[in-house]
Amino acid sequence: MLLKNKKILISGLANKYSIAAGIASAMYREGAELAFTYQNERLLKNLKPIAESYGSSILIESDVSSDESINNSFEQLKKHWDTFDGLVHSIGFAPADQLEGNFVDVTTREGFKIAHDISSYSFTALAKAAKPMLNDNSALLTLTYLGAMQTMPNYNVMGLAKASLEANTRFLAASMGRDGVRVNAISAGPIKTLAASGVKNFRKMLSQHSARAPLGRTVTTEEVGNVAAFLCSDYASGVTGEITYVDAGFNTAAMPLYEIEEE
Ligand code: 0WD
Repeated sequence: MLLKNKKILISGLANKYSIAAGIASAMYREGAELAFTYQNERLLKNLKPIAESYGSSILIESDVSSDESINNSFEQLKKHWDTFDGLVHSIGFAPADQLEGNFVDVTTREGFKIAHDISSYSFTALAKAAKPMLNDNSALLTLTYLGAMQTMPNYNVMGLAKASLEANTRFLAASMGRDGVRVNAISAGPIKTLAASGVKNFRKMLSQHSARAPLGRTVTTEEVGNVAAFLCSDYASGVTGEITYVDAGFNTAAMPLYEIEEE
């Protein structure tokens, strides 16, 4: 069991399709004790039975757009855990009007601000709040996407926010490494979740992905969860500041194989 005796706090589990649900499942299987944060009351209803199935009744409200909410959530956590070993940041958001249309035309100052605040700064904010409670050999993990590195239709300002999140991962890794904290990101391939359905034509992205990816398919939340469990375990003790792709190899292939084969 990779995560025996590890206590891990998971954010961003909105429903059973969330990437955080695949991560929770793998971490529970690997022996971790889990706690969860949720954005608001509305999401608690979905989260409760899922958390229960992973042996957890530690459910804490935390809206990452508010420092007060974040601070309160760690006060709550202290009632259950004196210290802990890992934090999963599986949160992203941009207003819907930012995720549809031509980038230069649709992007606004406000949309840019919100996307960067919720999708990138929140990782720093959670790291800052967690720091006094983190044990030696603990690990922070976030979820990013290829839009940080390359363009694609409609992902728009989220690509910029993910680029910021990836730099954030490296700066947090440098900043916290001497305190025994590792910080990594998983760049996941497209998966049909609530957040993903906010990106226009997401279904087309899934089929394009399968056509070009070396494995000829998309990935599952379980596959992301398995890598997340590894990265938060002591088996990854030498890995920090890294962006690990779990995308069926998509980012390594410039062209779909069949286009050459058909000639
Ligand atoms: O294809 C995908 N699904 C990919 C997702 C590919 C690569 C990366 N990712 C990333 C996302 O950008 C995000 O960072 O993975 C992370 C998790 O996303 P998900 O599992 O795809 O989406 P979802 O199940 O919707 O969970 C994201 C959750 C929110 O759900 P909704 O859909 O209700 O916004 O992030 C949470 C919320 O639970 N969230 C917040 N939590 C606290 N405070 C906030 C907030 N202000 N805003 C959103």
